[in-house]
Amino acid sequence: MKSVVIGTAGHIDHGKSALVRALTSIDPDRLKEEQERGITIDLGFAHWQADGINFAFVDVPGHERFVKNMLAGVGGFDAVLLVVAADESVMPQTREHFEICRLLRIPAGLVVLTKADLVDADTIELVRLEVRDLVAGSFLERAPIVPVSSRTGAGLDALRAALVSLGRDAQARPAAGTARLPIDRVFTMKGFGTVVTGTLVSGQIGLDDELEVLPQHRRVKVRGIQVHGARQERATAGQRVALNLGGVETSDLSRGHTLLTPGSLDVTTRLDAVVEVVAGGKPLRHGTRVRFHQGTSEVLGRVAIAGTVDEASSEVRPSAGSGRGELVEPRSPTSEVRPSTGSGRGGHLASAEMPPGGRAYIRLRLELPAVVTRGDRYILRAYSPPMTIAGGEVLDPRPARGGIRNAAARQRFACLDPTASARPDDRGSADERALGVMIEEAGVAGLPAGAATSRAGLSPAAARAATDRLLHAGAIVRAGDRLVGGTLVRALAGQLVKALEDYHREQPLSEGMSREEVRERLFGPAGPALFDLVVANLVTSKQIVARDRLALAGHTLALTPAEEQAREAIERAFREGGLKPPDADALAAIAHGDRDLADRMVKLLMRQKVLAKVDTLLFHAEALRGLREDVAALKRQAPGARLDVGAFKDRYGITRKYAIPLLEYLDRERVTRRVGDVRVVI
Ligand SMILES: Nc1nc2c(ncn2[C@@H]2O[C@H](COP(=O)(O)OP(=O)(O)OP(=O)(O)O)[C@@H](O)[C@H]2O)c(=O)[nH]1
Ligand SMILES: [Mg+2]
Repeated sequence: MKSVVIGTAGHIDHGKSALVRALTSIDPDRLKEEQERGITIDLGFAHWQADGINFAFVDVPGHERFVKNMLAGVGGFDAVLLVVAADESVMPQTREHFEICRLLRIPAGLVVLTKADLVDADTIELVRLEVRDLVAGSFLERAPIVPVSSRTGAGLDALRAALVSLGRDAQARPAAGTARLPIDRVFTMKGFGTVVTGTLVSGQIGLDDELEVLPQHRRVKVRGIQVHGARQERATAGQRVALNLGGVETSDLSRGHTLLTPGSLDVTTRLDAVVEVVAGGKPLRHGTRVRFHQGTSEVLGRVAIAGTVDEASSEVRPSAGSGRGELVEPRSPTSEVRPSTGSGRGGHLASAEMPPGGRAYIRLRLELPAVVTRGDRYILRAYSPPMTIAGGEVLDPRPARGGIRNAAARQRFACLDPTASARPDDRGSADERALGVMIEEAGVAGLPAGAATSRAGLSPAAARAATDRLLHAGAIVRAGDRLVGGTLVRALAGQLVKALEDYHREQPLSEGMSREEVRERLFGPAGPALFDLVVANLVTSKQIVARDRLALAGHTLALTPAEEQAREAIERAFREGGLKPPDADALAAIAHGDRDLADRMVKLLMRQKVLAKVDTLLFHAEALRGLREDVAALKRQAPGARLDVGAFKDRYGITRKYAIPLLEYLDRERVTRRVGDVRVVI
């Protein structure tokens, strides 16, 4: 059955709770204090079914002092009932609640003129005009305005009909995504233990599911589920849910915490966002301390203004004064940043303060972690007195540190902003654009694939689709479980080829660069997968050859005739010397006294594996192979054959200086095994 969450909004005493009671026969004022004082203090809940639709009502307090409680409920609204008492008309919290709903992009709603029994028809018309004026140009512009009396029941049938039509049109929340439930109440139920309630904003929760509580990263188990007072096996996005949780005490949880599919989202204390400043309210100043409301949570933080939306999206030209005297984000949440509104060189006045009605890009530094992802809507209220000043949408929950008041940073904001007009070269969707920016910024380390959900805010299906399209277009590359920018990968390939060119020029006698050196020099913090990928691509395109070392495809050793001659002569000397190889003086003589030349050629022959080292001695690889075969053959001639040092010296005509290292070499090669003073051939 379809579930729709309907919330109330409006000034104190305008009849919100009475209306919910009249519609559902359930009193949403559940607290004793509320009933005694006749006002709503905290969120109240009720439900009603009609036309195959489950309506969950969330009733909010109208009192100015309890707007923070209203904010804990409004995030889950699918539609709002904006309640205006016909005898008082539009009042301050009518405006504030309406602004909050507008800034949070509540998709739909109705206006209800309550207490119609207290006024005449002309007054109703007057109030209707005032309401129309308030909602002009907003999501409620065309919403029905329904006069009712909760006391006489007049108009309630018309309201129910309007609600059903609203419910039918309401868009279902994404049930396929990861589970996300911002907690709005926590209590202990006798015999059950810890119970939490909230609106499931996405995904599903099933009995026995394991969930994660953020920000404390705690695992809990779902032991029971209730939807509208009835036990269920499963809850789906859009429902008001009560969960009985195992593995956690009531005192460990509170309003503002979030239940999630484990690993799907993370916490953050720094985020980039687009903000709209409420028209007719206070300006939003750079460095201001604010209350950040998202989901059911409220966190204190500070605002750094990057620039106006127009500045960033319409021009590359920086705002007046940027460049010199660059402002950076506030260093710590408590440090006061006072931008120079500096006269003289133009100053930052334009973007150091956003006037009411303006739109800007901001960076928020929070004093405690919040659980947000890209696309989340939020509200900003002044620290004191706490009035609603702005609201907007999260663009990046995990931006890198650094200055934000420069042209490049503003362009980045515009790129992440789904409402900013795309530039002509941007053919991808807003999601792809944002994901692309995040991947590019992750550099060679790459972006973990899961960040498409936790940071870019995409559902798993949308994340897969966006990733596939970016991969297909060559904008990104997948390296292991990381996504890396395509431009960067191509640049790395180019740098690798260039590095090999330089290397071959400087080291013409080397076969190539060692893999480790290339990785360290060019790939820094990249995982091995990216290095392997770039090398494999260059091998496939026949640009490089990857053996022990990396070399350009056409690379051959460039030896001078003298070098070539020395190399050949030295190799011959080692081959002919067998197990009695030439010493340093002999080699120098071969190279006509040029010890340096002899040395270089010996190293080259070693890299080419023509010569091999045994301890400090050098032998021709052929000589060592011959030795291994000869000793192994002894066993075939006489099973259990033994060799002592003396016999070994005699057999090969060598001195002790050579015999000992060679016997140890044979042990290492598992041709012989030492038993006391003799070797057994194995
Ligand atoms: N005559 C008349 N009185 C009403 C009507 N609706 C509500 N009232 C009265 O108005 C007073 C306030 O109603 P509530 O429903 O508590 O108002 P509220 O908007 O929920 O107030 P808060 O939750 O504190 O913001 C109560 O005394 C109600 O009986 C109505 O349609 N007609
Ligand atoms: Mg009330």
